[in-house]
Amino acid sequence: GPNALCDYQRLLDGGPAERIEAVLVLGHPTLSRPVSRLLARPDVRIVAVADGSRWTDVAGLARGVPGPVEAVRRPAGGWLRAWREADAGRRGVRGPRDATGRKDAVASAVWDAHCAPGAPALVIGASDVIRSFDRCARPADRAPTVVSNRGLAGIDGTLATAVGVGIGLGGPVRAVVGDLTAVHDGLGLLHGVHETAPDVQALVLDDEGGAIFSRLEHARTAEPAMFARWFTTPQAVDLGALAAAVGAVHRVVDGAVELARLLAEPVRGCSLVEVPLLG
Ligand SMILES: Cc1ncc(C[n+]2csc(CCOP(=O)(O)OP(=O)(O)O)c2C)c(N)n1
Ligand SMILES: [Mg+2]
Repeated sequence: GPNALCDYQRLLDGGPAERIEAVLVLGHPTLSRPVSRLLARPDVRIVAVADGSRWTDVAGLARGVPGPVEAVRRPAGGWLRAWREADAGRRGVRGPRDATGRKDAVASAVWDAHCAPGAPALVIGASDVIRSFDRCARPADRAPTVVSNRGLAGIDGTLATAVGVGIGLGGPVRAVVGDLTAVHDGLGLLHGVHETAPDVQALVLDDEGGAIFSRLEHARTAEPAMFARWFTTPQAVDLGALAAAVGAVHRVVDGAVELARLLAEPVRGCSLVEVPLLG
């Protein structure tokens, strides 16, 4: 909807965030550190809406209430306006042209393409990829069909999820995943001879390993060689060979123009599209 705050991660680290007195928690909003920090603020009243016995309570501060809830008092207009204006100031601002900035640019382009009527369903992989979409997705007249695995937030089974979504919806699917996520579940694109093979495209954002950890606490404490081996776990898998092994068409998309061309084409058959983010 039009009141969604896109750049909420940055907004929560200053500005109107200091005036927050209470938070109503719906679902499991712990994807980003600024939200977890907000939910741990002792000066803020945390009310979690629960439809069962479990609710999100990062710091043991929440009071649970049974859902659904109904707003009985509309916030004063100035409050909403202040947040919307702070957010609007950032719209269209792109990050630096490093791998994260490129990932955000891909997420933006994919999101915008999927807001169009008739677009394929979108499966979003864990780790940095879902966080790029979280930063870059914009409200539109029509919301795309998006599926993402949460819970343990595993990188396993993501391409199998895309295949399942394709079979379940009976239509094409684009899965946007990190490189480790893709190699973890590459064989998920295989199917038995008696099985339906839906139209699935795996768009692999390749930054040669688990990039997310370089921005988490581990990176500040672990010694570099140990950090690379145990956290980044770089891979140099030949994605073309992986695609060939599962009978997928392989393609490399380099740069915004090629990406726009890919996004304008229908998703047909099984394909693995590599998007190099480094260099
Ligand atoms: C099954 C499983 N194993 C390990 C992890 C821990 N883990 C979380 S994110 C991540 C790195 C994912 O790397 P990639 O898919 O390349 O995404 P990037 O952050 O680089 O964009 C790993 C290994 C996990 N979530 N699930
Ligand atoms: Mg990666």
